[in-house]
Amino acid sequence: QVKNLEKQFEERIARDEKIEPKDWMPEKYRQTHIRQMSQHAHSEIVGMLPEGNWITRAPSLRRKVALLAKVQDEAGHGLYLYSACETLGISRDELYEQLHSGKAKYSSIFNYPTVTWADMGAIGWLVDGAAIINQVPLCSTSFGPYARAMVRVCKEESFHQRQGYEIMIKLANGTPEQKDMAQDALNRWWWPSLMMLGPTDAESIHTEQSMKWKLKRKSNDELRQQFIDQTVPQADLIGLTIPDPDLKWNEERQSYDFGEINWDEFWQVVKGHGPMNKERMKARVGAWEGGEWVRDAAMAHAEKQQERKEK
Ligand code: FAQ
Repeated sequence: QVKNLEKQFEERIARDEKIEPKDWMPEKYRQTHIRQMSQHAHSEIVGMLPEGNWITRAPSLRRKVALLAKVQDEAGHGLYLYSACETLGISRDELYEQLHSGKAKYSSIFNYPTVTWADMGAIGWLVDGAAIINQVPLCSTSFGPYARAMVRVCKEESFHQRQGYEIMIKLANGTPEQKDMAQDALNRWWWPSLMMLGPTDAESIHTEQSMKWKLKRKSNDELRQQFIDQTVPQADLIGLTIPDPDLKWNEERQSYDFGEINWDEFWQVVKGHGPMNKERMKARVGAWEGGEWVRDAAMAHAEKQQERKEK
């Protein structure tokens, strides 16, 4: 009977039908989705921290409003994705526990420090730029709640990317010091942004199965190439230099060739040894523990209300 269900499931995937939470699905499909969607949700939540660092120091009211809105959007994306993940039968508390105990991963990119205002430009331009390229194909992923969540998330990410690029345009056209600051941010964020799209296809353990299930619609290397091809002309346009001496247009492939990525650094960061891993986890766990009294008070209040209703 399971064989039959599996066959029907495969046929639905082949027909590009969406799989919904109450539909039958192989256990591995469920687990893989919980893994990827929760990693994605955690990334949005931890991803608020590097930018949160600059909200109080934004250079103008207009910049502050935009940054505040962006960080709030990220909270929204995280909560939205946690809810989508919960439809697969895992609780929010379990998901948090996995993040706080270090069992679940979040994106490597958020383990780098934000040292100048230009980093807000570089994150919007490069990190959100890479996130959009990764997430647009996810709008047609096979699991319904994930695909639908991605539509809204991608729209908001587009705004984030533009606000980041606009910061870079302004700085690149500003004083020599401002232009240097923009170039320095690009130098520091370029390679981690390429790593963000995941290990090479040869090293990626999940890609093959995830492509079969149409969870992933494009491979890590395909997305990375797309990101590079899209971003290099944007750097040229504002007179900034991509920090890769091997970057070169390849006429035959109609794409850019690029230099070797430091995969050692990537795996070090993924394993918890990046420049800011400890601080990020400390901030998350601290926020969870610091909020305990609010959760307790909310529960006590709800119980009291319930008791009153029952009387
Ligand atoms: N960081 O076999 P693969 C955002 C892990 S949202 C850490 O290739 P897969 C918004 C991977 O989990 C950014 N770990 O894995 C924003 C696996 O380990 P596991 C997050 C990574 O899943 C912007 C192992 O390596 N976006 O930025 C990373 O097929 C600005 C082998 O890798 C998403 O999560 C990494 N970079 O492909 C917020 C999108 N890459 O789980 C604030 C959805 C790989 O077996 C500011 N996720 N690993 O222990 C995906 O598309 C995929 O999960 C990939 C990885 C492409 C990330």
